[in-house]
Amino acid sequence: RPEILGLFRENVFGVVPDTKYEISFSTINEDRNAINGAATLKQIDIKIESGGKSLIIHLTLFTPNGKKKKSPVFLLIDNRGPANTDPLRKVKSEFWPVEEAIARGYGMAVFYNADVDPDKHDEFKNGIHAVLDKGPRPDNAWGTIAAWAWGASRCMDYLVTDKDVDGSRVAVVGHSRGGKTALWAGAEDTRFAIVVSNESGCAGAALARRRYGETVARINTSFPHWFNANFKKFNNNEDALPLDMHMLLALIAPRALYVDCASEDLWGDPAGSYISLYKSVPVFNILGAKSDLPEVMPPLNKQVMSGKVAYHVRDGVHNMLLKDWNFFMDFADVVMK
Ligand code: GTR
Repeated sequence: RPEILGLFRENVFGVVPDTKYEISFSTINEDRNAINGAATLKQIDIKIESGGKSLIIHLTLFTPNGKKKKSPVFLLIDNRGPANTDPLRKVKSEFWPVEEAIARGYGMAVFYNADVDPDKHDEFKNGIHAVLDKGPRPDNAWGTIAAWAWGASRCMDYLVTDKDVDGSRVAVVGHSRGGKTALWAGAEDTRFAIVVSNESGCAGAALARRRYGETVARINTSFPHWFNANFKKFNNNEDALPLDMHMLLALIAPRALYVDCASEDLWGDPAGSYISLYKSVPVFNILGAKSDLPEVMPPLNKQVMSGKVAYHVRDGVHNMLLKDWNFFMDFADVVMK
């Protein structure tokens, strides 16, 4: 595991600097009567301070009321902006279906990735890079996806302290670039009990060597800031990679892993993501999370679950919808309730 993790740090996502920092949590709003009394809402400022600089990650958390036990929670890495995650629930979005999750006994947490690092190529002058980076950046220095994943871990630092949350049952969820980030967060931080990768595609669940949909060269050209400088060496040169993405999925074992895709999202490579998941299964088996995932992917809108891994392809376009969330919760009902 350390060797494979090291390969991904070195060649894809980058290494987090070992700069010392302080972390503190302030609850800026608490409503124990949210969603008509069904839930408690907390809004927490997670402050990171280092060398006179600071940054705040705004975490929103809903937990179900009236339960004897602490709740399992889904933490969404939101790459679409706060419009999808209204804490007042005036605007409801299937991207973060809080009411439905609360009704099923799950808490829902979210942070906006741009709080940690803006999603633009700014030479790493802003966000957490401006707080923690020291001196010139080596070719393996962390990129923006690694920064967002690090942010998910700082949210986890808070969640394990919340008396309404069961810190041993937190799932990290992400869509698309957020899905790549969820996988990397779960690889780096074994406190996440489930990792959900929704349509993560290139440098997510999809195998790089298939060169299907988005390729390494394409993603490095459009989004150079997502990865470290070393990853650019593999543009049009996937065979030189000392890894492929099934090894990233294997880093989640023996914890639980959900991969899903959408039928019209060919860029996200549903078939390549399934092969990748299938090829990660031997590691789940070695580590005692027995799975006999079939070699052939399931039909449209049908979920396959085996041991600690699960997969589906939803009909339609690139998005994360209630249909997807219902499948995630069906899986969580089995692996972490
Ligand atoms: C695309 C990008 C994909 C995916 C997607 C998204 O433009 O090329 O890798 O991350 O954005 O995040 O919606």
